[in-house]
Amino acid sequence: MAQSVEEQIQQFQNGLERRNPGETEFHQAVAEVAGSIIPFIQDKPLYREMRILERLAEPDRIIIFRVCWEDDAGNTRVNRGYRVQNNNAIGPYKGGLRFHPSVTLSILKFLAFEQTFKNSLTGLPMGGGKGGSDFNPKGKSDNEIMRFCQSFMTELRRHIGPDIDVPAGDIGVGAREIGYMFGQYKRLTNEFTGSLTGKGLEFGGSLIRTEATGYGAVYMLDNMLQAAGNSLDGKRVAISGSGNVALYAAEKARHLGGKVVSLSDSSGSIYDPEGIDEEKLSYMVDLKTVRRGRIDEYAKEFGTEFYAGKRPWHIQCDVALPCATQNEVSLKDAKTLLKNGCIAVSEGANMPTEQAGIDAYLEAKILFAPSKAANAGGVAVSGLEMSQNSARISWKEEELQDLLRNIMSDIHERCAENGREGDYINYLRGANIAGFIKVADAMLAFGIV
Ligand code: NDP
Ligand code: 2IT
Repeated sequence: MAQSVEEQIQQFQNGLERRNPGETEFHQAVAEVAGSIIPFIQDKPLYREMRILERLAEPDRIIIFRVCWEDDAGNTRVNRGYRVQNNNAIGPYKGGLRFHPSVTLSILKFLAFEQTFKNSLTGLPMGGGKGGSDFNPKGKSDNEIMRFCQSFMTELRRHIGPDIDVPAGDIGVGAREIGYMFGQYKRLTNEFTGSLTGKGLEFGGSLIRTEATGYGAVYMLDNMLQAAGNSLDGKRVAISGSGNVALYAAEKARHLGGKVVSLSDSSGSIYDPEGIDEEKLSYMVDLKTVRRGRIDEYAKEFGTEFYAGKRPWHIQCDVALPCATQNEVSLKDAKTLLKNGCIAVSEGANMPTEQAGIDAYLEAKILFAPSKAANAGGVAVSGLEMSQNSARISWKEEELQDLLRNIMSDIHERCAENGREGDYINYLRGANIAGFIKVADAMLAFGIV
């Protein structure tokens, strides 16, 4: 007897878990995609026979290496470096580097898998990859960061290049780290090429790359609200995180009429019911990007609430933007958001909502933009940085702003077209299917490789 779709999903997932034991984040990311793709390919035998989904869930290549460096006290330190090159069917591997003590192979495999679909959704020619290290940048001096980045790049450079694999930033990797890594790449190869994105403007970086992920997540939110006949105007916006993505999501949400009432870091959340205005946001940008301080300083400075050790999801809000890290919205948090009347969630972080939380959003039929669509603005502008580097030109800010807005609106359209379920748009299903088709068709063209 033929297997039901549910049985096929279960069998696929059992095989994945058997082949990748203990890699829970990777299992989670693949299961979320399989739940959309296996039903979609039921009447598409070529995709099934050619095992496209199975191949997508087996990275092309994984590189793991030792990173030795010397701290300021002269001690020898040892970390582990990784690059997961998931799939290059539609372009060179592309994706960020994460430096955080929680980094494991499972986390980087989930991120590289997601990146493959995300990059496809942008419409630009980029494959999917991700890398990083369990190195903890917190509390390290600039010199220690520099020595770590140089040692990391000494190995990584063998595996990357402008037409091979182009890394960028992610958690713990910003302009400072990219600068050190690019400097070392250039020194070792004697080549000035676009081998990394997120570079400084003086050496080939693109305008608006810093802002692009946060802005893009808000454009996606705005596009969903508008398609539903609503707008951001006057909405209370809860944001988690206070890093690269969160700070620029806050800026754009405010520009489009929203009132940002929270931000957070790993020590807790601040709640500012009056809204984080321009002046308070510049204080936060300085606190987080220049002084690298903790978020309770904001609460002390402006006399607002600080919830130690808590995420912001209990705060009353109309829309939510999780912009910190994976699995930061549990089922309980998702239910609290829904109970408080939250009507839309746009994921700036990668896989921030647990699967059961996503199921709760979809059941309640709120507007939900999954990370691979919502945060694609960052890698999209990275793709534009690659184009500018190849052509040895720099585009003007207005051109890039228009390109980002258009790319996000195209992503919204692609997800809506593939995710329509009667009156409701299931953007999760839409993103998975739209991202899948382009990569799958390229893989079919190559035959069995
Ligand atoms: P940053 O390092 O700039 O900021 C991360 C923020 O999240 C900080 O406020 C940090 O707090 C908080 N955070 C990180 N890990 C945890 C944790 N385990 N628990 C609680 N809080 C945590 O990173 P980005 O802003 O670049 O990245 C944020 C998210 O967005 C990630 O999921 C990333 O993958 C995703 N993303 C980033 C893109 C980019 O262009 N940078 C593009 C697309 C997605 P603290 O400082 O206390 O650690
Ligand atoms: O998750 C992501 O999309 C990123 N960290 C950005 C990747 C990139 O290559 O700009």
